[in-house]
Amino acid sequence: MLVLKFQHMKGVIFDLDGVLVDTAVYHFMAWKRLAKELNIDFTESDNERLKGVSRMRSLEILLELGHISASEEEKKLLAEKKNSWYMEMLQNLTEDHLLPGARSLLNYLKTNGYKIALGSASKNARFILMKLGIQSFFDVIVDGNRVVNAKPDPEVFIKAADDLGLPYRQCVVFEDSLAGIEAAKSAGMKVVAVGNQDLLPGADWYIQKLTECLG
Ligand code: B16
Ligand code: MG
Repeated sequence: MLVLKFQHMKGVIFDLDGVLVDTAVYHFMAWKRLAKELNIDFTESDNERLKGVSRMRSLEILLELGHISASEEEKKLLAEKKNSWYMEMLQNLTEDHLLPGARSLLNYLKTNGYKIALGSASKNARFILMKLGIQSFFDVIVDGNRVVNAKPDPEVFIKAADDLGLPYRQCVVFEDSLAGIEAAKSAGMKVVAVGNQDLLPGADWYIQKLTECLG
């Protein structure tokens, strides 16, 4: 049981997209729609580069793929357009969209006295937690509205640990992106990577699904 390895830990910090819920598919659909409007060829493998990355940086990557330059004002409008399509899809989120094992793990951690935080790049994180019905598990929420420096900068996880009042070495982070793993390691935290070791080097432990934590 992976959770038994957390004995010396006091806090658990979760990334959101790709760890607790698969909103990546909605991000992809919205970026794809924008790409189509701009005549940019945008594939699922291109979309991998946007995971864990901020909305504005994601747009810049998309524009780079299409060799399109845009002013700051144009970029703001394009990002808003993509976000409005993404938010339309988020309206359909329900508790059923939680990834397997997420609720049981949150329950286990809460019952066993761990502090729980969210450390996400998303500015929609609070809304997503509310739709998933899990916001009450979180002692602290640090989202894209609260950070200046995006992952791989450790700011999001440092803020989460500081708000929890815990030393960094007593925090474990769940992440599905390379930038997030780098961010957590440079904060001096333990990391559980959700995904493949080949694609996500540098974590302390690897799982494919959260169900493995209690299994
Ligand atoms: P938003 P995470 C990240 O969430 C997503 O992985 C990334 O694809 C997205 O661009 C970013 O949030 C910003 O999201 O447009 O909703 O502010 O993995 O850090 O939970
Ligand atoms: Mg993620």
